[in-house]
Amino acid sequence: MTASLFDEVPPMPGRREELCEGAVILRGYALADEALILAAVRDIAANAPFRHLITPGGFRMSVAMTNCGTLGWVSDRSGYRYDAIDPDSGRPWPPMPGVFRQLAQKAATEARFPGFEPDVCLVNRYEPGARLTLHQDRNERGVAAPIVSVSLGLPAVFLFGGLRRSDKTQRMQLTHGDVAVWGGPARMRYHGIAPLKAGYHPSTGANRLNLTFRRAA
Ligand code: MD3
Ligand code: FE
Repeated sequence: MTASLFDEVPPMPGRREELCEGAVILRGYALADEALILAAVRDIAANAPFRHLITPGGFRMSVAMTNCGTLGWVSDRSGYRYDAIDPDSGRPWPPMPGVFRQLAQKAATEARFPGFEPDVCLVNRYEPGARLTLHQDRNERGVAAPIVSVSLGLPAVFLFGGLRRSDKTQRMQLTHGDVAVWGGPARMRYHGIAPLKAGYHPSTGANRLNLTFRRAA
């Protein structure tokens, strides 16, 4: 077994890491709300179960997804879009819990994006091997608003690229409780998640969860 640098040096909770203009990681920022967030995710998934969406190219995504809020991100053979209706149930997505909205707003304010009013929370669930290839988040009407992300459970290697797909990527770890804010000039940068390494986390078991808060409308 090979110990990686990441295993030896876990990020310190409370630490603020400015990656570039507009991008900041607030280490451990969600830890105080962990129990409430996990209970809310269970509730959301009971009403809008996690599912593996199909990409426009016909591939099944390895990450399982659901949403809460007035809109949800969906993908199928016809493309990517935000929709008020969960296509699996024909019903609206579950409402965004107050604890989600407050955490996202507080984190955005810390990163100098006050007044963030997310209308979407996309919830991603990673099993071992699940990954998100390098992409831009460009389906939101309001790219002036930041995206706030919350990571829970197993650690992941996050890939942070530039404004072109071919730009070189930085690798960094996102761990349990980390909150990151991506706005301004960082908002349209390419990013992804490397295949999740198998493991066990007391809060999420064999999985990683990621919540992204967006302003889509
Ligand atoms: C940098 N999710 O759902 S969160 C996604 O961990 C997504 O599940 C990843 O990328 C995950 O679209 C990464 C960190 C993140 C989110 C949005 C960004 C980084 C970003 C938007 C612009 C730049
Ligand atoms: Fe993304």
